[in-house]
Amino acid sequence: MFEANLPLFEQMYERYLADPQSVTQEWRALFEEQMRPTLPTPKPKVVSDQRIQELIDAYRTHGHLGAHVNPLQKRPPLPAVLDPTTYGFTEADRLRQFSDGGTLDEIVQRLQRTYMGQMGIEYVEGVDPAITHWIQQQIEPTYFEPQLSMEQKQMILEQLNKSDLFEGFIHTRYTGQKRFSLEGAETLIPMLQGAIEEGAKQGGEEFILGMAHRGRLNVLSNILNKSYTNIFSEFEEGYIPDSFEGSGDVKYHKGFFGTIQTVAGKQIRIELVPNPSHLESINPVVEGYVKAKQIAARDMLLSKVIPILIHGDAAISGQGVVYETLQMNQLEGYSTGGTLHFIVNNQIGFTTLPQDSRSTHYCTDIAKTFGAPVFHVNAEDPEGAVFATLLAMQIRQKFHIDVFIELNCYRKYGHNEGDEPAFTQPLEYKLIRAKKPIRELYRDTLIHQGVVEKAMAEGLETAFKRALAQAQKGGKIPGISVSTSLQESDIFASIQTGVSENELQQIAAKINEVPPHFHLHPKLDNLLKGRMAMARGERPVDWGMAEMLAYGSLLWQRNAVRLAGQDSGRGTFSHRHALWMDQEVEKEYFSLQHLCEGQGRCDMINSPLSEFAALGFEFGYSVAAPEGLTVWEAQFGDFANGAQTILDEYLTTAEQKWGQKSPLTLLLPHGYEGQGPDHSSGRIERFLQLAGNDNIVICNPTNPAQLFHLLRRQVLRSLKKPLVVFTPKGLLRLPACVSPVQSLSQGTFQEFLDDPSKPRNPHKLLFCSGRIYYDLEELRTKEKVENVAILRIEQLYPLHLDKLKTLLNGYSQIQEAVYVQEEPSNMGAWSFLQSPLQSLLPEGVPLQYIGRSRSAAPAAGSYGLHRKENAAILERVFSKDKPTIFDIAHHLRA
Ligand SMILES: Cc1ncc(C[n+]2csc(CCOP(=O)(O)OP(=O)(O)O)c2C)c(N)n1
Repeated sequence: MFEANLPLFEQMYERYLADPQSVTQEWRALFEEQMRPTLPTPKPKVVSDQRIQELIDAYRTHGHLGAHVNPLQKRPPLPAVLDPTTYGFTEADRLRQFSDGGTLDEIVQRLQRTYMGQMGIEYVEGVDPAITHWIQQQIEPTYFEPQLSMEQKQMILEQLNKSDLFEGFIHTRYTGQKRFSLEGAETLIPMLQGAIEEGAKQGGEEFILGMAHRGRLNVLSNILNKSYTNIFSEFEEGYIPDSFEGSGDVKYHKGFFGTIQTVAGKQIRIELVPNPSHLESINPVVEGYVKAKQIAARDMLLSKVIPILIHGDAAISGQGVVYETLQMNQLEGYSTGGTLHFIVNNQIGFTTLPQDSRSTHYCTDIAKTFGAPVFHVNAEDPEGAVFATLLAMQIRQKFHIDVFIELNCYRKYGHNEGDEPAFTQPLEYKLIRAKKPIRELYRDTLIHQGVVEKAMAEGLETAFKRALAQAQKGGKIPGISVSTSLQESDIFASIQTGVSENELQQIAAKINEVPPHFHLHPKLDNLLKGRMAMARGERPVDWGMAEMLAYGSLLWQRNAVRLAGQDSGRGTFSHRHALWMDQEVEKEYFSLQHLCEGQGRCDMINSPLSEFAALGFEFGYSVAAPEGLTVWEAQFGDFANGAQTILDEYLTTAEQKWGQKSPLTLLLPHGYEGQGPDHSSGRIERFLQLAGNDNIVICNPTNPAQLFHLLRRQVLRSLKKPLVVFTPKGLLRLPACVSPVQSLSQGTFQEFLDDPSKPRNPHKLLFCSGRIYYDLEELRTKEKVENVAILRIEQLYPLHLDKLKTLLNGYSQIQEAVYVQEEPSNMGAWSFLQSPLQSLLPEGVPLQYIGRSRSAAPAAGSYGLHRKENAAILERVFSKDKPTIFDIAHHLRA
């Protein structure tokens, strides 16, 4: 705009400088806006030029493109966007004085010094302008050059020593063993140290780290102070873990925690959580873990417990869970106040080069979607890397956003130490082999600067190597026999979970209490009246009410309850209504949060549309908050397969691998009701396949009281195991699927439900689990079948065989036994139950199967076909048992 009117602009500016009141308000505002705080006030008689501002903005925005951050490449050529000629400047302008602070040459020099050193920064586009402004004030006055004290520099050298010599030691003493060396990226260690020191200074008390294989041992020893002896012992032949009764994991997946003292003398706690091989899956787990710890620490400002995630370049750019996790970072139910992300960009992923592994320019480009500032640093510039880290931590503590630091480095060896990198990267590895270790480069710089003396530096190295050798001598820990069974004697212990009717009524009154002036939806008004009638025993309790009473009673008794899932507040099937929305002001209300003074914390959360990160988060949360009830609900059970990684690698195996206990509860809607292949099955078979060593509890409860006792048992028993509950859809409204309120006030969860109609002398016993019970029962009644009993299996795993055996004593006379299920034969519980059930049946009674035949898709697409299949199953079950006309006549006569 002003380029066209430049003469006018300059004329007005001259007038403004002579007397600001001589120009109009608009011009004055414009000129004042031009004078950015960090740029010197223009001197009189100089030329103002809009293009200069454009050039300055370009450096602030794109300067990182010209920074020398890659230790394997020379400084990149000046990108056009940073070239003054792009803005119309010519040779003749170079020495011209501009109002924005000196000659063009001087301005460009200053910008290049600030934005094109060995650090690049992305902090303008997409970032909150207030944060941009703050960062600008931190970096521009000192040209974004590291401002570090002598002690800080010596500390960097010390950390580089530790980091590099540790790797070198293992490399020579345990040749060829996998350790995923950090060499080429050893600067990560002083950066982490810097982050922790600065974080502690800014209020941090606890740091929770998540990271993959690369450099993990180095971080464990040098950041968490895990003893070298301890680490080396795991490299010894015949090493068997002794810390818990599991079967363990490889050394570069293990977690650890330690308390350390910062240089400033503050005690802080650092924890590296264990993680599996599946890259980036740890991200949501760490966030959930941190969230729970923040709540426990009453960390209202989210400043005391700080999450730090360390990524690889290929992993962060390739794995979708990174996006899913970042998407949570400002959501009330999930935010941990910002995560510090380190990316070890060694410019390769196993054997794959960046050009084959991502479409984005930087591996960190996802940060832009979330307005997170990104620092790009060069591993061969440890001071810059540490300085950027300190700044990043300050940003996190001040603004509570995610901040990324990309450490541009290289990988000294192959993917692991036994791997030959030159098969695929011959030229790159020629370059890498010629590299001097970063430790040596930095040591020589400091000697040159007189910060350390040569003899002292060498003395430190020798002493450190001696300490490592000493540690190795003590590192041979004899083999210890390990039990792989996690059997705990009380897995079947019966816990009294009933709540007195009086207490239930009090809780119900609060659950159903509408606050004054709240505009309730008229349909909810009726629902709440119905729920009150249930509590008074005037109507049987339905599923939704039993569930609310389970949460309400736990909260009432001071336990925390957290339920998260897609649309969980209301409930996908509109059965829960834990969330009420004021119909006039659209403000939400959760009656469960207003039960009584001192009640437990209650979080009812509508989650983002994610399964992987959403479940990972709740898993992490439940591990850090094992006392409360933590529930994750899938919208339909089958959607849990989007979180299969969490199910396989955390929920069902964490205890055996890492001794990590989670009492997380999963609610997975399941049931064949004609909604098609994707909304019928919660994939019972998948969970049963993952079951072993009593690692999880899998239940398929069929009445509201059972759900009530099951949810309460999960909190009230000391055993901490994940609980998978297949929950109903149609049964939510089935008149038969209700429980008398008395059944909530006494008793406990029943692993099996014997036939309530107690048929006399049955000749046939049906086993089933879940919804189909009601179809069987309905038809049995309708057809007046009298000699068939139905036994429900409510807990599928662990199967309480002793109890079942006792139950079956009452059926010793049966001649037929059938397992009935609605799932296809290759799905559901059939193949898992066949053998144990058969083993308990009377001699000569084979267990038959009636259900859908083997199928690829879990259910039929058309409602009509579903109905036909269902009818066929029921018909087969009862075809021989229906009374004949003679039986009926006989019966009537009798
Ligand atoms: C989800 C997943 N897919 C594949 C792998 C196998 N894998 C292990 S390391 C690796 C390369 C990782 O590269 P990068 O993230 O750059 O980290 P680096 O090893 O270079 O430090 C791959 C593909 C894995 N562990 N997890």
